[in-house]
Amino acid sequence: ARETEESGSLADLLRQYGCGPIPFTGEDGLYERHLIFDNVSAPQAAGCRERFEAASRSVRDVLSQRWVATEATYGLKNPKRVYYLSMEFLIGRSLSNNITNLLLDPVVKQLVEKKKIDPIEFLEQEPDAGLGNGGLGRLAACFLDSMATMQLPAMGYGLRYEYGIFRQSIKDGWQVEQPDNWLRRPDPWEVERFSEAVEVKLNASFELSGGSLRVIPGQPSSLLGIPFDRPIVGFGGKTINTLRLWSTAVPNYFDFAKFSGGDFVAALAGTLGGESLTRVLYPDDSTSLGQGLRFMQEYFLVACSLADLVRRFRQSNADWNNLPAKVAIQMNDTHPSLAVPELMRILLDEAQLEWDQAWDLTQRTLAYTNHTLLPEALEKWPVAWFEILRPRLLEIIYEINRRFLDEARKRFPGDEERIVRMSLVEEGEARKIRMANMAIVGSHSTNGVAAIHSNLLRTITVRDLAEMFPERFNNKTNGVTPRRWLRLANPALSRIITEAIGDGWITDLGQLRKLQPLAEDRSFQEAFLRAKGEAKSAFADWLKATTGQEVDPETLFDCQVKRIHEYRRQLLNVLRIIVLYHRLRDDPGLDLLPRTFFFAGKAAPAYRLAKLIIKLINNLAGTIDGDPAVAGRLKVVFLPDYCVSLAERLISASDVSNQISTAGYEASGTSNMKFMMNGALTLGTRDGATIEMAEEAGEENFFFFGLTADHVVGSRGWYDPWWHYENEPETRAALDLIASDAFSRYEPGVFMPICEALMKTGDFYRHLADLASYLEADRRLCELYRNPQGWARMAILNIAGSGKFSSDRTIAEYAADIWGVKPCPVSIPKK
Ligand code: NBG
Repeated sequence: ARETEESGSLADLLRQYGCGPIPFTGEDGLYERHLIFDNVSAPQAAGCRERFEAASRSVRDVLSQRWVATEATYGLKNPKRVYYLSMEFLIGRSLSNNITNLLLDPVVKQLVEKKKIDPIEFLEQEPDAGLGNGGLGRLAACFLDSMATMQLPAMGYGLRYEYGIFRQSIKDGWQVEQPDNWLRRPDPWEVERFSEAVEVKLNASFELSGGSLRVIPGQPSSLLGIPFDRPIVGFGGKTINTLRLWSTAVPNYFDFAKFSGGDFVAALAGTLGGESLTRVLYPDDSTSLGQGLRFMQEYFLVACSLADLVRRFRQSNADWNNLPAKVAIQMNDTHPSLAVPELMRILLDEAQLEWDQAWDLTQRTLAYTNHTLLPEALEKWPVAWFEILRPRLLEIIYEINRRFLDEARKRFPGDEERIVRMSLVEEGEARKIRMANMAIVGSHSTNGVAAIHSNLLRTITVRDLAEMFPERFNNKTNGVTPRRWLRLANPALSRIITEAIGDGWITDLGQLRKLQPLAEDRSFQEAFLRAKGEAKSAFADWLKATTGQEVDPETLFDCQVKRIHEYRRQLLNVLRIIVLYHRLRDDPGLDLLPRTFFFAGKAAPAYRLAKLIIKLINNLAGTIDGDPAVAGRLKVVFLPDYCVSLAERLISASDVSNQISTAGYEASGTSNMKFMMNGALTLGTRDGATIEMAEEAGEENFFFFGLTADHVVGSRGWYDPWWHYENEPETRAALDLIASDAFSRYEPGVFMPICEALMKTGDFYRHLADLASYLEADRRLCELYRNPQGWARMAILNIAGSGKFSSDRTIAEYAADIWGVKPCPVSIPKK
């Protein structure tokens, strides 16, 4: 009775204020409500951005209760949980992905039609959440999708960078970096949870001075970590896990007076330095620059996440001995490997356990994934920084090392050289901690990300440690989520796959095998070619609409998209195109398959040669565009600002995937898998996971070329780029064109550093060794393309063989072999 009375009086009041009824139900009720009330503006006045926000909020409303129920279920059932610690999560856009995973597509389609919304314009409103550099961060995002889809009790922990990976634009052919202020407008997905803030104690303070962050040693301070949660929607919406990102804040009780000696305003502005810690993502994935701020970001992530998960563990577990039975922590590369001494610190100093017990629990709880063999990428942090920031961690590391080396000396008596190599401490002018060694010694599992990579890691990179702890080493070949990378990115192809074999493949990608017999089927071949044509046209239309750039979908689309790095050999691709261009110039009547070459990728801002490679690609594109002799037959396009949403559009539209790293250098690669499941054929070297892809689809359906990893190692003694220059006329012609400023007429000499890297300093990455065989593989591939049925057949066999490369398979292996976790389905409490 009271309720009716109250709602009656509210209705009266609303009438009095001239309000209409509050729309709340119906297909568009949620949306309408957000549109009016979130921004307090008339729906007719709403722009695209407001419509995007209202739609996202509506989708969030749909998942919110399930999200709460997911956490409640975990609290109640107390299962073993996985915590995935990563400095990077390259999420991309969430709206379309969440719509797909919640199976809301039909509802949204109706709404879009009813409200006359332009779907592209509206989806383009969402900035990419670019909290990562490349493969490592994207892998973490795919893993979250798989863990939620497989109903695993899992959580991601990362940092809430205000600025993600920089935006790349091209000016006069050069890369220009711009800040990515993706949070300028409120993000509709994140939920700030102030009440769960964590305090991190440091032995230093921070000060902003002259625009940079300064560390003041010896002045203990505290920082607050404020969690911002994002929903991770499993396919079908059964489980909604959480990605928790930490943001820094300075605690209120900070002693300004003591700190500033009187100048309140300056002190306040200065200490806001602490709040700058999570401001920006480091934009480099291939070198570990000695940046103190980065080191502190890493500690901040670890300290906040461990405090948070230990608090959760303690809520349902009285006995510390249960830690490894209830918690699995995966360290994504060495970036979060301070978890080793930090967990020890918690167990020793807070739980008051004995060393041996603490050490046993730490090792059984932690596991480490290695993502690269490049020596320049392996992290080593100066001992001095530990001393400044958190001296207690250093004490613990020294004690870990002392005990570890005692054991090692017992195992390998008299082999002091080995001991020096294995030590967690690198001696030298400035002593450093080897983070990879620490991660391996302090955990129960070390894995690489593809078979060849795990083998090289074990037998070369950290061989001594692998000999000491052979049982810790294992392989987990990477995968990608088929929800985003096939179902969402390629609606045309998804449709014909589902028509042919049903939709079980979405959560069980192995079912794509059922397509194998259809490779010979004329009508399925044609359906495939039509679907590919549709995706290519869609890409061409999008490109024209957003950039004005025109490409011809009738030409073969040949792609290389990834971070720019010498070992990835974008330069080898450039040499290939120059040779083709040279052939055409030489013989204008040549019957050359019309092609469009796409490049995309960012260069680390401090990596000068990589930036020069971008410049060369753009100048080559310009030269070819300006040459009437090749018009319509060759075109080179550098797509600026490569990001997740661009990858979704481009990969689905590609015919050819270039995976051409110097063998032994690409740990796994993951775009290679996305291309494969989208029916592109691979032109590549035997490296990373590409090797396993060919095992699945059959080598005869791959265009392999070049030195193997063994050859590359063996060639260190005798390789000479000049031999190729002297003996291969086309190689020579291509190099001469670059050196003679054929692509830099108005900037003479600009590409000299490239010629030097290829010739003078010995071509470390063996470009010239592989050019001739690359061209030969390329020739075979073009021949096949002229036969559409044969092409379709091979592409279908590739799709059929791509099932292994679902991140669901990868996660199932982590869950079984490393974590020992099981699904924990969400139960909805009965009303
Ligand atoms: C990258 C490798 C890739 C691999 C991804 C994901 C780093 C440090 N490594 O080959 O270069 O696919 O990690 O494992 O970013």
